[in-house]
Amino acid sequence: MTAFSLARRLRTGETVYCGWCALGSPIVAETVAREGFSAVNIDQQHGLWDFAAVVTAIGAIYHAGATPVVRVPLADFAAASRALDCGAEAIIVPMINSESDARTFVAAAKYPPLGERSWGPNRAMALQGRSNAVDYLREANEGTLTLAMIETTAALANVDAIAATPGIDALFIGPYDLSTVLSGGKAQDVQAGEVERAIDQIGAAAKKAGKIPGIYCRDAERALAMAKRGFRFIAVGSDLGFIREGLAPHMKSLKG
Ligand code: 3PY
Ligand code: MG
Repeated sequence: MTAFSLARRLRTGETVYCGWCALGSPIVAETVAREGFSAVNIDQQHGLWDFAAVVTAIGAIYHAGATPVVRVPLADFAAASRALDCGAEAIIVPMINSESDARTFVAAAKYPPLGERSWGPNRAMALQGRSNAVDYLREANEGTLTLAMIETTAALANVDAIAATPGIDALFIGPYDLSTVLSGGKAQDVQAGEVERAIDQIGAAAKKAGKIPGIYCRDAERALAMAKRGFRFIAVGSDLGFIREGLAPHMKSLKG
């Protein structure tokens, strides 16, 4: 595994698919990485992760040849800094609603002069096989990624200012929260017209600001469609979904 490879690939224009793990199991996260995703997200917002499992999973994903990504809990900017110290190379923060939220995220995740990240990447340096602290310090701001989630009406209104915030590397769309809010709490339809229009608006804002456009997709079919629409960091499915979908044909056969 090469240090900071996800940032390098995305910054040079590649499209990357990311596995998604909520079950709180490092072995499941490692398995998702070994099946071929080049990045795997540990979802601390809605997932079942405790901190010790996050630390183990980051190492397991890295050693399986994929980049560890962490989505931190809502409004927990300290968790962003801590996950980077543990070796995560991209951080997703939910519900970034304003330029001020975006600045707080950057402060936690980027070293000076861009932000105020506190020094202590002990596990990150060990995973990368580094002993020279200044090398890590010099490369980390470019090598790690900040993904600001756009998934509320406030975020939609402020999307250009969020995208333009120095140190925000990517906009990452949460289509299910967008559907929830744009339907007035009535639907989970990520293909409803108003959600699709919001998706295009956010993609265009990222493009205009020179930032990486990202989105969560329920399955590979939707992920490929989003890649065609210009999205480049594309999260796919979930570990629970992969297990259930893998089991479904077996159970169908067994039940006749
Ligand atoms: C959303 O769709 O709201 C998400 O946060 C995706 O994980
Ligand atoms: Mg969400």
